[in-house]
Amino acid sequence: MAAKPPADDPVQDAPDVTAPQHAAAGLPAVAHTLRMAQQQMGVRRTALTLLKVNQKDGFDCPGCAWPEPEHRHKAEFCENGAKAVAEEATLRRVTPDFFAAHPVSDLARRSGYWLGQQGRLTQPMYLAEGSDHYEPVPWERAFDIVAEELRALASPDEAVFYTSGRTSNEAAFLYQLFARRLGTNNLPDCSNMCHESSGSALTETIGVGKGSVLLEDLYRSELIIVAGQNPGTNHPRMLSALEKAKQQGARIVTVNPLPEAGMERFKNPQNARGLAGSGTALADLFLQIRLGGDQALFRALNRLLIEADAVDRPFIDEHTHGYEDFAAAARTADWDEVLRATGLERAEIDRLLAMVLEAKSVVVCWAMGLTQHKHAVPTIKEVVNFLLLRGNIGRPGAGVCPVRGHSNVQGDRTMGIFERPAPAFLDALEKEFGFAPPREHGLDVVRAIRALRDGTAKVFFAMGGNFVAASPDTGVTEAAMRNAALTVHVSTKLNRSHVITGSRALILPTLGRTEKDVQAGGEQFVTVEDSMGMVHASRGGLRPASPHLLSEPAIVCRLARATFGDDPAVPWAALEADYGLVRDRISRVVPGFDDFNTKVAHPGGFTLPHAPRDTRSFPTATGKANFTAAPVEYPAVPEGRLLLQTLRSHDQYNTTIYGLDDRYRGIKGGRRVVLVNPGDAAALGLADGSYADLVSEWTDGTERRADGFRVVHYPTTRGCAAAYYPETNVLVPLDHTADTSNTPASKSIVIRLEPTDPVHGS
Ligand SMILES: Nc1nc2c(c(=O)[nH]1)N[C@H]1C(S)=C(S)[C@@H](COP(=O)(O)OP(=O)(O)OC[C@H]3O[C@@H](n4cnc5c(=O)[nH]c(N)nc54)[C@H](O)[C@@H]3O)O[C@H]1N2
Ligand SMILES: Nc1nc2c(c(=O)[nH]1)N[C@H]1C(S)=C(S)[C@@H](COP(=O)(O)OP(=O)(O)OC[C@H]3O[C@@H](n4cnc5c(=O)[nH]c(N)nc54)[C@H](O)[C@@H]3O)O[C@H]1N2
Ligand SMILES: [Mo]
Repeated sequence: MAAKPPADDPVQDAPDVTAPQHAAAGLPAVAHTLRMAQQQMGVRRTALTLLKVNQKDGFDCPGCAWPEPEHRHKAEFCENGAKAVAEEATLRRVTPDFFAAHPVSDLARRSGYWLGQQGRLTQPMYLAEGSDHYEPVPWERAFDIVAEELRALASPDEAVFYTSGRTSNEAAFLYQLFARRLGTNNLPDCSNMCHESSGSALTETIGVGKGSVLLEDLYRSELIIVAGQNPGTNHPRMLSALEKAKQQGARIVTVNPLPEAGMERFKNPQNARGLAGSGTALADLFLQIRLGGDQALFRALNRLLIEADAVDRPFIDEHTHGYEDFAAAARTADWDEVLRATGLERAEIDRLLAMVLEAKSVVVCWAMGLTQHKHAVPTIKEVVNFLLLRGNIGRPGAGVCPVRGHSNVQGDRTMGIFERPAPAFLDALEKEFGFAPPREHGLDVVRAIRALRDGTAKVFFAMGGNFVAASPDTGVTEAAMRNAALTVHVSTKLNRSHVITGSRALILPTLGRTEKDVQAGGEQFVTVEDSMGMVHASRGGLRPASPHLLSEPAIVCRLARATFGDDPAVPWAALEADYGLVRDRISRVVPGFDDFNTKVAHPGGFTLPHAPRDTRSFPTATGKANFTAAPVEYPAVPEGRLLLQTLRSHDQYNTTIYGLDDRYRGIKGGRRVVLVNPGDAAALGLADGSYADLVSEWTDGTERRADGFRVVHYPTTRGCAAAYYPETNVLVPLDHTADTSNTPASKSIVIRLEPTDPVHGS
């Protein structure tokens, strides 16, 4: 968190550093998983719970959005999925006594790790104006507090409804319905900080803002390029898919400033060879690129492909638009600029070109390394140009593969969690429910922070997540939050957003994925959509963490009844009682969901239609796939400064910190580390083990500081540093966002390192 732990916080940050590893998973991962899970859940619950992860009769792993294979293993989860489950299924509890013992002012000084470790929230809690203690509040009173505040607003646009990506399809659909019934499109979500750049780029170029490959395509691909992604930590089950692809003859290329262990070698914990042997080498080529150099890299490849006349002419003629303009721009790509932007040598790019020329089918996978830059949208459009040139979309083994983060972030967007909904979606909503939804665009994450800061938004409501810690410019965001009249969080675990509050605040504790959900209509299940557009059911089996918890759908429906009273448009009580009725509504509003209840009854679920993938048709403005010719950009770094990326350690899930180790990178027992190339460190006079403050320099002359980081000499690209989020969010200027998508540019922050005294660091 931004706040460093107070001296009496038992969690002390004291990093111990050894050499980075060169392989991921294997036996240490299994041992680590079981130890962490048993600490939270005990032995019996660990066994019972983990065997239900991602099984056809079980719950969807709350870890990431990677799809489940058709033939599932008995243990279809990974180390980090198991940690996510353990974090939720923990036996630790936060009770009203806890809040009586800990004033909010004390909790605000604690680390995020400590807050999360306290366990599951058990009762609705209310922080009255001027009070320093949360107190228990009955559910009905809690809903009345929110409803009264909402009804008193001068305009519904003074309320903001945030969503994090774990929310089920049913809850998300009800939640957006509630916001629009109230009269606002202020539905920012974590996607705004995550894959929004992918959505923006793909919608414009191929007409669908989602990936176009299925698992089967990865297995059949001849070349898989993984750019700006660290699957060993963030999507460990993807490594099994890459291993299978590799065994079937694929080549794998990784493009990254860091040599990530998971992309080097994978020891599959699901077979003996992986557990005990040396595992499978994954990457055939590692291009150690500069931060933000990817657009230039793909532009250079595109130039070479065009010059070699190695393009798929029939595909281009039949299915695309804008080729000539693009080809003219690509032919002028400047080699000096390409080499400067990428930090690569020409020979390395030629090696990749040779692989591309030999491959009949190519998939490009990416994540935050591409989306969180100022020029993220043109970068991803350049990836699309690259695939279009050789017809690598809409045929087996080829396509775009943005790998999503949160387990249902893609589904939430499909359900209408979007501040800029398509008119067709609103038309369908209007037809189904008979009220006129608002048409003006709402606020995204960055704009919502500005609105709270400026007082034009007064109520902040969050369906999950940890907005204060996940958002950029921590100082600005915290002040914005404190400026609100009322902040409300529907949450499973305690986090920083509960203690940096508006004048009044509510914590509404909810069921997690792992738990049984029983409503008036009997036991319910929910549905989710994975990163490849597969929709399936998720059923929890555990007894809820507390008898006072309500499900997310129940919370929305009861809030709606408190707000609207008897609503002629929406039968909220009936929808709460039977989620099947919610799915009936979804089936009539959202394309691809017809017969939803029937289709989702099929074990394994169903795949949503995707026009480019299924029929090579592109629902864009031109009716074709669009080549685009944006100028090449890359971050400018003044002399003596470094470019900082903020990323995840192996022991965290976004703002949830599981532990203080980053095993693959050789970091133990601490998070305040900055990874610097030894050459840069020498030039700056920073020995390994010395301490420095990170100072970000923004173009308007303002500076932001994160103090006391241990300098780690690390094999990252020259000029490029790395440190963990969310500790470094304080350094990301609110206005430093991607063009078009407005995603915070958290992977390219200009910093200087100021040597300091190690005392600050612990
Ligand atoms: N265990 C675990 N799993 C998770 C999460 C978690 O926190 N923990 N978070 C979930 C979420 S919400 C998301 S969005 C995903 C995130 O998954 P990732 O995107 O893999 O997450 P990051 O840690 O941000 O890693 C970014 C990777 O891109 C590289 N990179 C950074 N900048 C550049 C660049 O300019 N160019 C290139 N080519 N590479 C670059 C970094 O070195 C790093 O390897 O993971 C999801 N899964
Ligand atoms: N500097 C920097 N900033 C970043 C990023 C980065 O790479 N660098 N990454 C960005 C990305 S990709 C993302 S997705 C965002 C993440 O932003 P968020 O999604 O807002 O953050 P999380 O840390 O995933 O949220 C964790 C909280 O969710 C709650 N929770 C967990 N499970 C459930 C559930 O089932 N229901 C409910 N209601 N609540 C639940 C718990 O209370 C927990 O404390 O952060 C973004 N911020
Ligand atoms: Mo994300």
